[in-house]
Parts: sequence; structure tokens; C-alpha cells
Amino acid sequence: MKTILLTGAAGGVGIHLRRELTGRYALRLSDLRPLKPLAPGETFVRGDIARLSDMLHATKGVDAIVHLGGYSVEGSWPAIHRANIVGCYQVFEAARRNGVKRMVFASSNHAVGFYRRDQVIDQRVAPRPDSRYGVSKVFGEALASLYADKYGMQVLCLRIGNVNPAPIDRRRLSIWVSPRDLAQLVAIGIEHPDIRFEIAYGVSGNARSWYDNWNAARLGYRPRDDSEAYAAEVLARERPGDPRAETCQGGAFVHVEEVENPAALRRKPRRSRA
Ligand code: 15L
Repeated sequence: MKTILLTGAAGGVGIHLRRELTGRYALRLSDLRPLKPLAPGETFVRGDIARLSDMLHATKGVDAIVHLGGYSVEGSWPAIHRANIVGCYQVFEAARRNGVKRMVFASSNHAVGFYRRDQVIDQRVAPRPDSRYGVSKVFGEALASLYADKYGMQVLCLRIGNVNPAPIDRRRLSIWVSPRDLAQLVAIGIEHPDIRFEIAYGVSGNARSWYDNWNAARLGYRPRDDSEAYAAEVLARERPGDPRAETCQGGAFVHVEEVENPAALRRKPRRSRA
């Protein structure tokens, strides 16, 4: 069984992926925050992604890394810089030094959040980040490209939409990804023999999608879920928002300076309208 390192394992995405991937992989979980209880097959390594020594320890001997760690919403530049620029670099560099060849990088829909909602985009469009956070995800994708070309790493960058058991608002009807669909994409990133550097959208098979996710399909992705099943219920409770946010795919990220950090709201139901 392969051993997979999940960075940022205590975050919202980590919680879903642990549940979905357990039994298929031995999971080494890493986070700044302690993680308990652990399920069978899981081990925990405390680590700060911005410290190379911690990441050298965490990545040693694993078959692949799923890099989820970092600041997961718009924040101050020092916070984004430390976690998503320095931290992302240290994870790639530690992987290289330890000979880990496979990586799934958790990029985000916010790398392209300034595209309009009336456009359908694929993974080849030029980045249009909607925030400092979005810029940091574009940086991560660029780093993945460099490490693939220069060091032979095999990296799948997933521009993840919103991971939740169910979509929570109109925007998320277009970018929702169910935990099991995300796990399917992650497994493709770990297993697909021909990946060098790829970008795909981490979304379910939503009828209202803004993405032409043909690259994911080419790699074998067959989403099982579609947000349409929740649309009537979601739209019934929707209230008009800021017109700038409603025009762009990235929603409120196009105008807010800081979004409440989900890590600070741990374990509360996630109903942020960002
Ligand atoms: C993201 O990239 C964030 O990590 C997540 O917290 C959500 O805000 C999501 O995008 C979204 O766009 O809903």
C-alpha cells in the first residue's frame, strides 16, 4: 500500500479526504495543529510547512504528497506569503530532496476567479487571480511546472472549487465538488502513469459548471455527483449580493480584503458566502 502525505490535514478538505482515502492508502497526516483521534492506517507528524526541516521530516519515505496546507482564503500579505509562497516552496523542495516524485497540489478556482460567470474556461486560459490568495495559487502552479520540467516531478494541480457534502449557494452550484469526486481526482493524481504537469478543475460534474474540464476527463475522471440535485433548495434561500461578486467566478474574493479564515472557525458548519 502506498504511503501518502497529506499536508494541512486538519483543514476542511483534509477531513473529507481522510475519510475518502482511508483503507486505500496509508495516510501520513501533517499539520501545525494536533490531530486526534487517528483512524487505523493514519499517522501524524506535526509540521510547519514554512520550515524546510519540518517538511524534510514529513516527506521522508512517502510515495506521494497531497499538498493541502496553507492559508485557504484571502488574507493579509504576510499570512499568504508565509503559508502559501514560502510554505509551498518548502514542500516542493523537501519532496525533491527526498526523491518524492508525485504531488497533487491543491490549487483553487481563485487562480482564475476574475473570469466572468458567462464564460466557460478550460485549464489552458491565462491565470486571472482574484486575490492575493489566488496569486499564491498561481505561484504554486508555476512551481509545480518548474519542478516537473527541471526535476521530473509528476504533479497534478487541482483548481478546487468548494468541497462540501452539499453546495451552499448559487456560486457553489457551479464550482461544488463532493468529497468522493475530489478523492477520485486525487487518486488520479497519485496513480495515473502519464502525468507530468497537469492542471484540472476540482469540481463535480455540475450542470452549471463554468469549466470545460476536459483535461480531467482525459485523465479518466468520471464525476459521480452534480450540484443540480440541490439547486432548487439552494436558490430558494439565495439573496442578491454585491454585483461585482455576482459577475465574476471568484465571487466575493474579487472585492474583499480578508475572508474569515475557516481554520479559525473550526468545526462550525461552513456557510460563508464568499
Ligand atoms: C477556496 O479556494 C477556499 O480554500 C475555500 O475556503 C472556499 O472559499 C472556496 O475556494 C470557494 O471558492 O468557495
